Amino acid sequence: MILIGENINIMSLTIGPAFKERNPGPIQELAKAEVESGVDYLDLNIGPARKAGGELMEWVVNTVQEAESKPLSLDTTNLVAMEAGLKVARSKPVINSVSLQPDRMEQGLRLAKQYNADLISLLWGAEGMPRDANERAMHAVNFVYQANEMGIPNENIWIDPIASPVSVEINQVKALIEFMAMLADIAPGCKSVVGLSNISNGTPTHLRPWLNRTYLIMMLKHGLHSAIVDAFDTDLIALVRGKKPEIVSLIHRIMDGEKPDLASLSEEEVKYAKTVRVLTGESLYSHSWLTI
Ligand code: THG
Repeated sequence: MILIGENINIMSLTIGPAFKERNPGPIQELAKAEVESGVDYLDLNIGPARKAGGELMEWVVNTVQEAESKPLSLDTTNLVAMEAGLKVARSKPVINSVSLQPDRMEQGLRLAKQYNADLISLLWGAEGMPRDANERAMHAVNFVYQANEMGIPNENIWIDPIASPVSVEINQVKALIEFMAMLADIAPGCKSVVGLSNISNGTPTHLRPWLNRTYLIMMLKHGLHSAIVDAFDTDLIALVRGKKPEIVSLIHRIMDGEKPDLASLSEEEVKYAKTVRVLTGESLYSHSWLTI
């Protein structure tokens, strides 16, 4: 699968100021470290960038490309900034993202067509967050239809059903898995992507990786194509790259209804087993889910 490193983002305490001061050092160091760690793409999240967003995105893309040659995911809602990034990107970039809000979708599709870029279809509609798997499916069909009308082929479209925090609404966590299982039938040839760390937003920092990794492996069961991830979660990368097949198999078997005897599992396996049960809604989420 394709891993997109999330770490170059405006919320980061080192990267935010580096963007502002146009200081290339920390950004280039981080880009190199992410690639060294094993990601395939680099997400460049400059936020809404209301002031001089075009100039900022152009500078960030050029800065990263001086240090690294991996393809980029241009992460902003500012379409002027998006176009500035597309103009200077060397490898085929990903537009991150185009939502289904009527005033935004057409312009986003036009940019994807004009620059022959891949694009992430964020399934966020006129009424905001989709409520369930069916609403996600409706948005996906609608998006793909309109993109095809403009001559954009399915292989350029990466569908993002929007991961949301487990601590907020378990039904949304389940709906996304349900949608993943439907996607190949609804939008044949399209790719899929999620912002993985969203799932663990609001949970204690040291516990976040358990939720992130387990959810990722759960989505892989349904053919997930790519994810925006913390490039420095080395266990996550090991899992995805086939280094821990017994953990992947355990997670998939529990999804199929197997109830392993926890006493027979290793400490690490027990943590994954407990986390699957939280993410399927079988156990209730609390900050102490791993110890009870
Ligand atoms: N879908 C798409 N794009 C996205 C998201 C998505 N882009 C933004 C986001 N969601 C994915 N990227 C991040 C980046 C950082 C974090 C979460 C998601 C994060 N950061 C830590 C924090 O805030 O506590 C640490 C910040 C730092 O120092 O880097 O959680 O869903 N298409």
